[in-house]
Amino acid sequence: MSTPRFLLHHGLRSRSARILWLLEEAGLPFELHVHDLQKGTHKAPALTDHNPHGKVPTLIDRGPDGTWSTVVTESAAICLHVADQALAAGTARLAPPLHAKERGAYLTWMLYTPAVLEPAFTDAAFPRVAAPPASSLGWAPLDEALARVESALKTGPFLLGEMFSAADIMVGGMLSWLTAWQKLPADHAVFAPYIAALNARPAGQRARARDAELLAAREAAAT
Ligand SMILES: N[C@@H](CCC(=O)N[C@@H](CS)C(=O)NCC(=O)O)C(=O)O
Repeated sequence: MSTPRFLLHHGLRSRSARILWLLEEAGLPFELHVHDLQKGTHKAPALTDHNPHGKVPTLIDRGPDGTWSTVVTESAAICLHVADQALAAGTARLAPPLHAKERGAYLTWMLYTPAVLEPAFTDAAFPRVAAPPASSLGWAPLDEALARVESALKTGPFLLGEMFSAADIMVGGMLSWLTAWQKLPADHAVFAPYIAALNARPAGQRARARDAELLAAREAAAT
């Protein structure tokens, strides 16, 4: 068997779960290097040689003919990269092509999670002692940010309408997380059906099943 195209440095129950789902959607061969975040295996050279922060997800792309060793860090950058590579390889359509008008909305929603939703969530979950001037923050408050996502989903079922894209992995993954953190009601009129539509995707189900197996194997090994 030839070497898989991608190697994902992965942590169980972490942000890299979205990238495992993305890779299942992309249809290009990949392998995992699973880290134990509790034991700190992600702070060893196997990962820090590629990502000085020692953070997951980190992706190595060996390229279409195996001659690259391109490193991509940051979940949104990984989504953009893999979606474009899958488009070029013809294995999946997870991004609108460069010339498509949907590209603007796609890029906006792709970056919205790390640039707005995650910082807004952090502000809401861990309030600051002194509030900085709102105009100095690069993101809207969480309720305002969520209202924008809600309005984008009016047409649905996905952020770009009928087309599922890698941006849904970033935004949808974050909404699931906010629901788990009880920052969103589980029966929200717009987000609950959106999350249900995302949860119904076979690639996401495969990714979650694989994560659950890896976790069970780790727990069995620890006993
Ligand atoms: N901005 C990064 C964040 C990555 C990140 O913080 N990952 C966490 C897991 S959810 C991690 O690796 N934590 C381990 C550590 O920092 O020691 C992304 O979106 O990919």
